[in-house]
Amino acid sequence: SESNSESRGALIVLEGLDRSGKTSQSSSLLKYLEGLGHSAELWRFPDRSTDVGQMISSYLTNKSQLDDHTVHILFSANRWEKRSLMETKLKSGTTLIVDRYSFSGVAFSSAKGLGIEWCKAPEVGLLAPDLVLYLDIQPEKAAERAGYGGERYEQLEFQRKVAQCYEVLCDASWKIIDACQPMEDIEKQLQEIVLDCVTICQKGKPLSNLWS
Ligand code: FDM
Repeated sequence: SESNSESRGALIVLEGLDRSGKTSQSSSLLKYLEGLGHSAELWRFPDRSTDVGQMISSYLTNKSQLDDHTVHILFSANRWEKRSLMETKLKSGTTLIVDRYSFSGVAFSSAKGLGIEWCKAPEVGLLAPDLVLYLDIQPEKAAERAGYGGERYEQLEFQRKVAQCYEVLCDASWKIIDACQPMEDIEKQLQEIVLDCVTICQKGKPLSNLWS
């Protein structure tokens, strides 16, 4: 009903393997929404600007070693420290385009062998996205792209496992986009889906929490 529903921004998450094009597509979506006069911001996880984010960053660049459980909880803490700002922004009408979220958290840690339920537990109570866009690419194809191989997880064998974990996590609400299409085609597809979602949230779709 319209009477008790508040207009708000949309929480839009992009997921996919390393080098699937999330970062380029996120920036392109931001420009698109801003061009239409929407208030929008681009966020990414891990957010390396915080203290927790710096611990994660030094781990990812192999400057420090951390136990798998420990780093999993740090990634989650890095989202929790942003939760209230996230809610404020959304309620003030700003749409957030988020490059990786809890699904990366669960997919990457469970690819290491941690139990999926254990991995999901610290994510419970974070804001649930209104839309998950999955940029689908074969691990082999991603590995051929420029810039691959710099960080800890950019190994073909590991990315294959991550892809399998994403498959387990994904549900019918996810929009799966073929990431091997020409960039402009991907942009067009994403724009259409995102605009729908933004419109629904403007009309007052309630916010909800993970994990559902
Ligand atoms: N990653 C990212 C995780 O393992 N867990 C998480 O919760 C998140 C958000 O960190 F390999 C992994 C995924 C990726 C690495 O991500 C850094 P970016 O997008 O390359 O910064």
